[in-house]
Amino acid sequence: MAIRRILTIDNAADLATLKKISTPVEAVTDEVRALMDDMLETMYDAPGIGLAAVQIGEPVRIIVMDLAREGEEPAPRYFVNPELFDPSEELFVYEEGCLSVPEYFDAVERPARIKVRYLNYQGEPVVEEAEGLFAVCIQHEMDHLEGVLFIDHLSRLRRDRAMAKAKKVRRVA
Ligand code: K1U
Ligand code: ZN
Repeated sequence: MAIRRILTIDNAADLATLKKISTPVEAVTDEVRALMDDMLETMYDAPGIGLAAVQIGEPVRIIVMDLAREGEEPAPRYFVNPELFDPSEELFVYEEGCLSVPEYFDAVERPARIKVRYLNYQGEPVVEEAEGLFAVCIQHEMDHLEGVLFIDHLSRLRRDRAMAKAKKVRRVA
């Protein structure tokens, strides 16, 4: 397992990669599982609660997530070729963050509940309903697979603020 560099929007080459549409995974092989292991380790190190493969420079349709709270047992989850369907009409607003948009948080409105179909770590098909933080996080990560960042849901002014913050963070680091 390895901790990989997370791409950030202040770097033009990174941003170009983050804008790519990720390609489907053909089969859940040991190579794919090794990538998922790296993603999880990178996410825990950041730290974050979710990560899409494109955020470490691999534009393939894989997401990892762990929504366990501090003090709880780790609960890693792996989503290969995820698809969302049946969104609720009810909406939910959450103050989102993104490891590729350092130190910027802002409110995004999304469906409160949604269903997700995917292959798990073993390559088995799973369907489940997401709500609460799970619904927020899976929709945020699915956006990454389409080359969309959470700041793309915001006004131009707020997007510019996020970019300015990312550039400032980079200068200080
Ligand atoms: O996609 C990403 O960049 C990861 C992102 C996931 C996410 C967070 C909040 C709403 C939607 C999606 C993060 O993990 S940002 C960091 C974060 O939220 C966090 C970090 C440590 C502890 C708790 C939360
Ligand atoms: Zn993100």
